[in-house]
Amino acid sequence: MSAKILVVGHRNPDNDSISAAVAYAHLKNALAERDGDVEGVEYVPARLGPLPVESAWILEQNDIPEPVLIEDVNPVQVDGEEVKQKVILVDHNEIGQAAPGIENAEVCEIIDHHRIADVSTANPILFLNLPIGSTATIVTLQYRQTGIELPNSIAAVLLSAILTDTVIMKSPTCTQVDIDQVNFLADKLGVDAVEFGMDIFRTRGGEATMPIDKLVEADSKEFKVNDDVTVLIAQRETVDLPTVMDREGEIRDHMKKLVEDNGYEFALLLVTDILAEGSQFIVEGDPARVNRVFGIECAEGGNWMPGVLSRKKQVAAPILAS
Ligand SMILES: [Mn+2]
Repeated sequence: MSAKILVVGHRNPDNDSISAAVAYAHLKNALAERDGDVEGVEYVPARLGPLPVESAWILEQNDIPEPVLIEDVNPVQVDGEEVKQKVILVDHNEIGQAAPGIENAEVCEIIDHHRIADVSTANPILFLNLPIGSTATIVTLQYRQTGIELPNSIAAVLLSAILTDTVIMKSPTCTQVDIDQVNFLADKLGVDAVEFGMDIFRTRGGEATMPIDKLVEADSKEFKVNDDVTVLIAQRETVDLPTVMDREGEIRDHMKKLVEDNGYEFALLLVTDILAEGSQFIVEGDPARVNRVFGIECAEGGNWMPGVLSRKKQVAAPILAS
């Protein structure tokens, strides 16, 4: 019987955790084959929760099976004996984010891009952690370093994950290393990286049909300007601004109701176009404060605010200081 080593990302997996598990398991199997591994080890991609929609989509597009769903990594019974499970952690190194039972498993390797946390091991292991935009970037570098052939199917999965983790290279966590690997993978696949990333983000979408309360309120926060004034500032990040703005009437009706029900001075929705790097302001209630703070005249159709991406720094802070 060949020994199995699970390659697994964090709980509530995102596309980086899924893609890194798939691609790194493939790399390790190819390395074992090339280097004539005598023990017949098999690296098995695994996951700790449901597939994100974009992961399901990219795997299906490329005929790659879903990583196996596991609940824990507790020891298993083999021939009446308790045997520790062997695992490689990708995209995390924190017990709280790891599979239940991680303390009772043998962690063989860690490939990550987060802070160094609290998973510990009995023996020295390969622990590869870089302060860059995604684990998929590190896995891409590993393919290039080892010279293992990178199939286009795996390249597509890796590219999708670098682009989701770095929000199509716009996130402050994105580094030149990530951009270089995006260009390498996009060249290999013969695709435009930004277009490819938008296709990935659109699979999440559903913005044309999702319930209006979810569209407006999924990421909304109340702010107390003073003892008498509370406002609501919501944000929707999108790669498809026109589809969101097609629903402006519904959005405004829902925002009016939020203002009435909660006594806000105003509700402001920032529809942030992450590619165009700006936000459309939609305001209901009394717009006077927003008009004054931003030097605009709030209007039907919304107001385009170039460069406004951060609710906290660029919107809430000046409103709270008003
Ligand atoms: Mn990640």
